[in-house]
Amino acid sequence: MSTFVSDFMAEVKAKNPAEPEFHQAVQEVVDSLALVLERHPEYRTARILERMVEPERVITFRVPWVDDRGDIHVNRGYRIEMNSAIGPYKGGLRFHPSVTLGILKFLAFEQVFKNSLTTLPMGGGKGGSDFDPKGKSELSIMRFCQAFMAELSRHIGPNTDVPAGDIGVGGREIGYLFGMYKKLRNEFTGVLTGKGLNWGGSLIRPEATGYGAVYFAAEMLGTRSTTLKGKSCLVSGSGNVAQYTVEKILDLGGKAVTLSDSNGYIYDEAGIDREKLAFVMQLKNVRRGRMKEYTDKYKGAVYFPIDPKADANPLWTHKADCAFPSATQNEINGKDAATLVRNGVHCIAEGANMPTTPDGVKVFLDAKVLYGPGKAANAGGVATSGLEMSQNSMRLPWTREEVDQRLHLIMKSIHKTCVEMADRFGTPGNYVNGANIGGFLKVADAMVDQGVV
Ligand code: NDP
Ligand code: 2IT
Repeated sequence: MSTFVSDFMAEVKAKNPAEPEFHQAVQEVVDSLALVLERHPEYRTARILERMVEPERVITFRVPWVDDRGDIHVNRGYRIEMNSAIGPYKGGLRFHPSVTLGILKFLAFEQVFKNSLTTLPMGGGKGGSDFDPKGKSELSIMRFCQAFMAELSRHIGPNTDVPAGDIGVGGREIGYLFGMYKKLRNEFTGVLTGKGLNWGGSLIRPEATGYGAVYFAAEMLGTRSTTLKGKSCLVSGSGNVAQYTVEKILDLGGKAVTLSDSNGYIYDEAGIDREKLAFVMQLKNVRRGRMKEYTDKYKGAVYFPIDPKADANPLWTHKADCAFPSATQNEINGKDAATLVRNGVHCIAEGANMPTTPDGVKVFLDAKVLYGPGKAANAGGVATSGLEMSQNSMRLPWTREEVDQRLHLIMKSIHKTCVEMADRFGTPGNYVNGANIGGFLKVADAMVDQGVV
């Protein structure tokens, strides 16, 4: 089996050159699946893995737009339609200058497994652009979103492909994208999720990824008969996922002591309480400011710059019980992971997608700490997108309590699947194997049922 894995990876790398994040995401999954393929040779005969690493369709397009001074810019747009075996393609759009084809392919690949774990009928996709929204005027953002949708609208639809937000795409951008889709197609449909509440959005969707990551952490802690009450938590990022992670940590009696952006992080030993969190939400979502400003207002907190080229991230050096990486990929390396474990962090729930490098994952697994990988721990966001799609189809909204309860049940179910699959394949407590195997089996069986298409 080890030669199968190495031969398979050699081929993936040769066919998809210069896409290190995609290779990383595939390697992690294939390592877990070696156990399954040994017991189920029928998946090898059907070439399920070979088919799963090849996107069903990759769309790349030109996005020309005009800034406030009349200057013309050209960005590149993408949509990766990875797998539709169990439902329409579903996954977010990322607007960030670091976006490449390889990054979106890694995200689309992860999304296939994540969406399968949610229990809802959603295939996997991802898209975005190398457009940098930072510092752009409101009008520039709107024109860019309209230009992006002018092309994307040909490829998506409520039963085909349903995008949502991700880094750099929140409620504001979804509004502009939806408006343009509606104008071009003359249809009011649930073609995007994360919509505004009075035009088809779902209660709890903004909160869902962060809340879900904390619900998942609580489930993991429950396996060791403990809770979040009184636990101190390191949180990275300060966007959508990080903000609602802090909110749910507070709800469950824990204490978040850090938040970050791409320039630096704040450490607030007293804890980020509800008033401070409201300040962060206003700062990041309305004023679009930087985390440094937190220490201007709250003198007890300290700000530290982060050097992206350094070999370790100082945010992960603080003593704590739990960690919620919620910024971006590969933000915890082997050294950071070793520091976390040494300092007593024993529960890690990934709000971000693939925030831990393979070295870091190995450290967590070897230390036998509770480690919930992104495709399980952050699935609450897309799960609630699935609930938004259900409400759109029914043309009836659910209450906040109803959606939150469903989200909570889904996170418990994902946790149970991870635990059961890890047990069944002989690696108890290994949530990486549990998530990869649980996500895989449902999609693989659907692909077998549907023939070679
Ligand atoms: P936001 O755009 O709301 O926030 C992103 C945050 O991460 C910001 O604080 C940003 O800082 C920081 N960040 C982004 N890129 C980098 C980078 N290259 N280096 C350091 N910091 C960075 O995005 P979300 O909160 O929605 O997404 C955060 C993570 O969660 C991503 O990995 C995303 O894929 C994942 N995720 C999101 C879901 C959702 O529903 N939104 C669902 C599941 C996963 P700055 O302001 O400096 O850019
Ligand atoms: O990574 C993710 O799961 C998301 N960005 C959310 C996708 C969605 O369709 O809600």
